[in-house]
Amino acid sequence: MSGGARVVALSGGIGGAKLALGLYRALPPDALTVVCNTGDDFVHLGLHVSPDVDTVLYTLAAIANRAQGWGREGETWSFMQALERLGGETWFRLGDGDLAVHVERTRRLAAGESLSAVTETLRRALGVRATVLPMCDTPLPTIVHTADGRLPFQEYFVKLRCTPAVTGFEYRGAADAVPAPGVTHALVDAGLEAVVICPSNPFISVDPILAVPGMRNALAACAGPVIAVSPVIGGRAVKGPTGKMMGELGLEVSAAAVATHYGDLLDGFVVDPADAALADALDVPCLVTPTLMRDDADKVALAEAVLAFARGLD
Ligand code: FO1
Repeated sequence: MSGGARVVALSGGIGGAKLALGLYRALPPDALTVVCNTGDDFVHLGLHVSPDVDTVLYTLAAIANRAQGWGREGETWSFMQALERLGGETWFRLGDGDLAVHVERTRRLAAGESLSAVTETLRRALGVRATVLPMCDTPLPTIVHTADGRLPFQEYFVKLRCTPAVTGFEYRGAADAVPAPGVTHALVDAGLEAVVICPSNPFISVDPILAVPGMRNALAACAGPVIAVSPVIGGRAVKGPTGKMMGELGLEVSAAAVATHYGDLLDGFVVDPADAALADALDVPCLVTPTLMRDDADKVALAEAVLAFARGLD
């Protein structure tokens, strides 16, 4: 992509952060804005935890625990061990370095700073040159509707390991939310070359971002094409509960069903060669390219392919 190109990525945690890293490496470092899902955010042990924001920050700062998908590499667990000895709540594991981030975020929020401002401080401290933004500054927690009742997201995801059958989702507080200031700024940019919807879970990572009033209109009106990368390859989700959820919601577990889910929002869709046959059947322009990101070279190769595809759609 030519110098001065600017790209916005919409991302959840693990899978999204992988492509965000590819884009960060493929573009000039200050050309990327990552808008992160905050539907996973919750207050735990009195601390404001922002999992997807932190996963993106740690990944771009090259300090993420890649095997685990969340938290930091080389983390120590003294706090968790001490808490366990006290009989405290240990179902959601906070490493010592990660804990410092939650303590500092909580302190700054309590002092009146916005989540965007706190995220900006963390970004600078971690030496990340891309812009990293929460989708909005007010709470917008995802509530998972299941056969066992309505569950706060982390209770469903971590405590119950996604076991209850999903019947729907609620993005609580969406009506009162507005996009974080930097989000609107990035999307109205006349030089915006693409919006990339990362291969994150459509229901619990991307839809919460799209639920922020004004987001869908901003995406429809933005200067660059909106391109989604499928999180489903060959009828299986790469990681996490996407496939299980699609099945429980009565959807086909396929890249095509993901494209249908995003509908008119898309100007382009990216599928793996395993789904080349599906690509022909879709009525949105498709790029067929390897989408499984095993290492950093895969991430950069996918990012470069998506950026070249975006250029061709202009
Ligand atoms: N995911 C888990 O499966 N178990 C955990 O104990 C856990 C702790 C945790 C701590 C900080 C953080 O930022 C993320 C953490 N996650 C954990 C991941 C979190 O549940 C994310 O919301 C999901 O990965 C979805 O993106």
